[in-house]
Amino acid sequence: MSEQEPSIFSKIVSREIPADIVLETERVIAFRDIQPQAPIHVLVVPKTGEYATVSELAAGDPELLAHVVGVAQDIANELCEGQFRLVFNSGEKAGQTVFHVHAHVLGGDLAEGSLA
Ligand code: DGP
Repeated sequence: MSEQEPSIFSKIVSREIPADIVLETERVIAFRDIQPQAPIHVLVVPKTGEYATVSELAAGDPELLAHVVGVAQDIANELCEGQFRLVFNSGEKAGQTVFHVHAHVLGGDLAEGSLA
């Protein structure tokens, strides 16, 4: 991805554009989604922009994927009683709009929600 324009999420990582950051580690940044789909909606984004999808991340750096999941749990522990839905959109037809891998952490009371 190095020869491409930095993604919008890389610009958040580098603080070129602002975001409501809830947690940051050496390898990921987590911030609130600008268009929330649930009472709690946080994106967990690897700082590296080299992986577009979760499958590329799983193949290229499984430890980083495990770290993304661990950070999602930490966020849920803080914000929504440790209970959450984890979503990775993979591909345009699945609704992916930003091709810099990211996990959607969705929480709040989703048991009767429409986000099946
Ligand atoms: P996806 O559809 O899976 O690619 O999700 C991209 C999400 O990113 C979407 O829910 C909206 C969010 N998003 C896009 N641009 C920005 C931004 O500049 N700031 C924040 N906080 N979220 C953004």
